Amino acid sequence: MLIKRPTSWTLKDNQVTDEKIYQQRRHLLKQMGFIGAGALLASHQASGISLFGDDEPRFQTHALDYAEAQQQSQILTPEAKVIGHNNFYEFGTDKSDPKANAQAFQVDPWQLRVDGLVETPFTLSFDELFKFAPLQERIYRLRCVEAWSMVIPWVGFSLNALLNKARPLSSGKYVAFETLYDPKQMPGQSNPFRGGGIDYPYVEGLRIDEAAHPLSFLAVGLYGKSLPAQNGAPIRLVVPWKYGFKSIKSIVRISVVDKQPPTTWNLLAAQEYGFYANVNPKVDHPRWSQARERRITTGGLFSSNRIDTQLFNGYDEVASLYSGMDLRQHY
Ligand SMILES: Nc1nc2c(c(=O)[nH]1)N[C@H]1C(S)=C(S)[C@@H](COP(=O)(O)O)O[C@H]1N2
Ligand SMILES: [Mo]
Repeated sequence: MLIKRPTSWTLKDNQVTDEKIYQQRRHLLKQMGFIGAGALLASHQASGISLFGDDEPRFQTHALDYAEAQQQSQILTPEAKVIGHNNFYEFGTDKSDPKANAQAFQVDPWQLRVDGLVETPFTLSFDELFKFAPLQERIYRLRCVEAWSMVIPWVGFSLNALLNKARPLSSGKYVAFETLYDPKQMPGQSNPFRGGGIDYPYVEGLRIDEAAHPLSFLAVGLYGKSLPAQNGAPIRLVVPWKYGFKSIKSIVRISVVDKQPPTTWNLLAAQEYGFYANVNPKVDHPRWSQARERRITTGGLFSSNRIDTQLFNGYDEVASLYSGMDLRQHY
């Protein structure tokens, strides 16, 4: 059995969650390991199938987290809000649209193609997404450019694990990502009013050293279950030090490229959304301040706390990626 060892930046569960959720999770984590793809095969839809189970435990897990040490009072955003308040314009632009419109989204079969300037291109099927690497839990803050934020327990593996398998060539300088294009399933892609004016497919990109940073994560689940469609099933990126729009959902292609790839929000409004999109309280959006954020938390459906936004969303370990760069110019 593979034991995922905690590293120096790992925090104990009870430092990051409120008491009730902590007890529930501790119970799950103690009693069960993550299970493999076996139990997921039954479903052809993205519907939150449990990734915990008692058959064939693959490995123990610790709640992995990087920077919660700085904010020990943080509380997980309740699952109902994580899966009910979403940005996924392919399914509509209101926060409640994705959940309402994505329930029939078919994610199996799926193909994730990894290609471009790599030695070993490959394709992962739906089942293979869950077996590609030992699944880890990562509790990350997600800070939307719209100034709301959540704390979400993701399940998945590091993007670097995937890149290592593909073996990028030295000519590869960036990584480009692409969401599924399927207007029959995604109403926003066929109707410009419902899709927010985006020219689909949704595309994103990272510099290759950003992509290789251990914080860059590919999520296949959240709250211990496979991803609900509205959160980007079956696999989505999570880059916690950047604004949420970088964390592209329902990915079908990851390509290593030599030039900075086009990115959806930059194409739509270049003066408002740059390529880097690092969370930065000192660089305001042209139409609103980024100094503070509304942390969506426990309590009623709309309850939230106003808190200060932190540079790199508090993930200081990425600062060296940008040494010597003017963060105002490269917003
Ligand atoms: N394909 C795609 N990916 C996307 C989006 C989208 O509209 N389409 N929205 C982004 C934005 S703006 C945010 S804040 C996050 C929201 O992720 P969540 O709904 O899981 O919280 O997804 C990002 N990924
Ligand atoms: Mo966002």
